[in-house]
Amino acid sequence: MKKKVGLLVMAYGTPRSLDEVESYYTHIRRGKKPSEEALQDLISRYEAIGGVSPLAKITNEQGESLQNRLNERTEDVEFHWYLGLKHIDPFIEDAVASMKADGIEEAYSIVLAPHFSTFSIKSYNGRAKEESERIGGPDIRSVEYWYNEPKFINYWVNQVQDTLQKVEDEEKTCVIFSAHSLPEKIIQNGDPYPEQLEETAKQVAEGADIKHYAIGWQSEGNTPDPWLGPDVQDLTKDLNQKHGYTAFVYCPVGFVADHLEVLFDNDVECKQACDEVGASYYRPEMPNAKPEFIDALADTIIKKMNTSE
Ligand code: FEC
Repeated sequence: MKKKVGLLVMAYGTPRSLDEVESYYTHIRRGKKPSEEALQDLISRYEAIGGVSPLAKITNEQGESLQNRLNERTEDVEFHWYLGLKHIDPFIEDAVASMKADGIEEAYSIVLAPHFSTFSIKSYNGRAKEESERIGGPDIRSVEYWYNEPKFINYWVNQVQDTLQKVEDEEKTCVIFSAHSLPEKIIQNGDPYPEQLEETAKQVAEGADIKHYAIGWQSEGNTPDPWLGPDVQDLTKDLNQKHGYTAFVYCPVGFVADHLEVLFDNDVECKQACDEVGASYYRPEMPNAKPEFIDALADTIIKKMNTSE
C-alpha cells in the first residue's frame, strides 16, 4: 500500500469578494485596520482588474496539479494536498490542523513564491512548523526556495524568447525582471532575497540570450520606511531617458500567477509608464498552472524527498 503523505501548498491568498477586502487588508497590516482612503484605494485597484483577483482559482489549480503530478512521478507515496494561506482562510494553521485530523504524519511544504526572505518564505514555513509543534504533528519538511530550479528558469527563458520575437528592434528593447519590494532593512539583516532575484534574472538572461536587462522592484507598501528600489516605473523612465529603449518586457519573476500585483502594478501602472515615454509594453504570460511550471515545483519536492535535510 502507498504511504499517505501531506503536501502543504502555501500562498498569499486574496479576498473572494470586495466585502472581504477590509478584513484581508487588516490581516496584512497585522491587525491594524486601514484608513478609509487606503481601503478605497485598494478596492478601486481590485475593481480595475474586474472586481476579484483570479489568484484564488489559480492557487487551487496549482495545488491540485502539483499533487497530481507528484502522484504520477512517485511510486510508493500518495500525496494529498492542503491549501494554507497567509492572509485569509484557510490559513496555514488550518491546513496543518486538517492534515493532523486526516491522520497525516509526514508532509512536505512549498510556498508559491520562488525567492527566500524572512518576510515571505521564512514566515510561511515558520507558521506551519509552529502549528505542527503546537498540536503534535505532522512532521513537515519545507522547501526553502526554488528561484534557480532549472525548469522554472526554463519556463521564463521560453516566455522571454517568445516575447522577444514580437518586438520591433531587440537592440532597443530592455527586459525588466522584478519581485515584490520589501523594506530595505532586510538587507542589514543579511536576507538573501535581492541576490536570489539577481540570480534568477542572470540565469534567464543567459538562457534567452537577452541583449539588455535590468532588475527592479514593484508593488512597494505604503509605509514610511525605505523600500528596496529602483521601483519598476521609475526604472522604466530612467532607462528610456539614458538608453533610448523603445520597448520594455516586464518579467515579474517573484510572482507565479496572474493577480493584483501583476494585473494592476504591471499591466496598468508599468503600461502607463511606457505610454508616458512612448515605449511599447510587453509582459510574458505568468506560470499559473502550466504543466512545465508545475513540473518544476514537483522537482523541488522530489529533491527534498531525496535529501536528509
Ligand atoms: O489579491 C491579489 O490578487 C494580490 C495578492 C498579493 C500577492 C502578494 C505578494 C506579496 N506581497 C509581499 C509583501 C507585502 C508587504 C506588504 C504587502 C501589502 C499588500 C497589500 C495587498 C497585497 N500585498 Fe503583498 N501581495 C498581495 C496583495 N505585501 C492587497 C496591501 C495593499 C498594498 O500595499 O498594495 C506591506 C504590508 C504592510 O503594510 O506592512 C511587505 C511579498 C509578496 C510575494 C511573496 C508571496 O507571494 O508571499 C513579499 C500575491
